[in-house]
Amino acid sequence: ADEQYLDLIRRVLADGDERRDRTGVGTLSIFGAMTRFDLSDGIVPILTTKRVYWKTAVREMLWFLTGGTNIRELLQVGVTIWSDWPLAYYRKQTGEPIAQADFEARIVADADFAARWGELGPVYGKQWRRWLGADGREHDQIATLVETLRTNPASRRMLFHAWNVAELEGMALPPCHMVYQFHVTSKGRLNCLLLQRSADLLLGAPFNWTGAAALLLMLAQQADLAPGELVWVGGDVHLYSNHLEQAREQLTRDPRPAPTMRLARRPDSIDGYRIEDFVVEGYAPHAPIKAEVAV
Ligand code: THF
Repeated sequence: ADEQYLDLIRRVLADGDERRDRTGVGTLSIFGAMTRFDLSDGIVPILTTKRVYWKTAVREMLWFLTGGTNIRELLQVGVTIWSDWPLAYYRKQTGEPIAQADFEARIVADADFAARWGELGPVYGKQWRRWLGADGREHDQIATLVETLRTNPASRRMLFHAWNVAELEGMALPPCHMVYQFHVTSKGRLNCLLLQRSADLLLGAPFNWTGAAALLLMLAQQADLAPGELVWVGGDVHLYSNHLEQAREQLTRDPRPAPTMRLARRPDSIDGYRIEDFVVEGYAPHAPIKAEVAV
C-alpha cells in the first residue's frame, strides 16, 4: 500500500493543480486515481510510512455500520476525528470560543447537549442503514447487501450509496467515500470497489483504506467468502497546502513489511462486530505525522 500511496503523493506534488477549495485552505489536486490492494493473503492497506491509528479507523467504520450520525457515540470510544464540524458549528452559532476538549466532554456528559450539538445530520450511517424512500419506507442497504452476497453473489447490483441527493443539505458534510460496490469471483473471493469523490490524501485516504479493508473482511466473513481485492478510485485527490511539508517528509521514509488483519471471532451478523474482533499483526510503522484537518 505504501508504494501506491507514495506514488499518489508524488503525482499530486508534481502535477497537482493549485486550487482554492471549500475550506479556504487551498489544495494541490489531481483528478482521477486508482489503487488496488490484494487482501487475499491477509495483508491490509494500513500504511507503514507513518503510524495510522487503525483502531480509530475501524471504530469509525463500526460506527457507520450502527447507523449512527452523532459524534457522541464516537467520543464514547475515544474517537475525535469527527468533532471539528460540530465544534465549528457550535462556535459559530453561540459565539462561545469553547475549547475542543471541553466541547467533547460536554457532548459525552450531557445527552441533551449531544442531541442538540453533536448531530452530523443524515450522513453515512443514516444512508447506509435507513435510506428514506419517497414512500416513507426505510431501506437498509447493508442488510440487503449481505443477503445478496449470500444468495446471489453473481449479481452486478451489490452496492450501497451515501449520496442521497434529497438529503445533502442536511449533512454536516456530504459523503466523501460515496459508493461501495462488491463483486464475487467464481472462486468465492469478495472484491470491493470504493469510489471516493474527494480525498484528503494525507489524513483521510489512509483512514478510508483501513476502514474499507475492515468492512471487506467483515462482509466476506458474513457471506462465507474469502477476501479478494480492494479497488479504490479517487475523484478529486488532493493535498491541502498546509500538508505539503508532511507529505514530503513521508516520501523520505522507506516502506516496511505490510501488516495483516484478521477477525478473531465470527459474530452472528454484520451488526455483531466489536473492536476487539480485529487483530492486526506485524505492524511496525514509522512515527506518526501530525497535521491539521481542514474543516
Ligand atoms: N475533511 C477533511 N478535510 N479531511 C478528511 O480526511 C475528512 N474525513 C472525514 C470527514 N471530513 C474530512 C473525517 N475523517 C483525521 C482522520 C480522519 C478524519 C478526520 C481527521 C485525523 O486528524 N487523523 C490524524 C489523527 C488521528 C487521531 O487523532 O486519532 C492522523 O494522523 O491520522 C475523511 O473521511
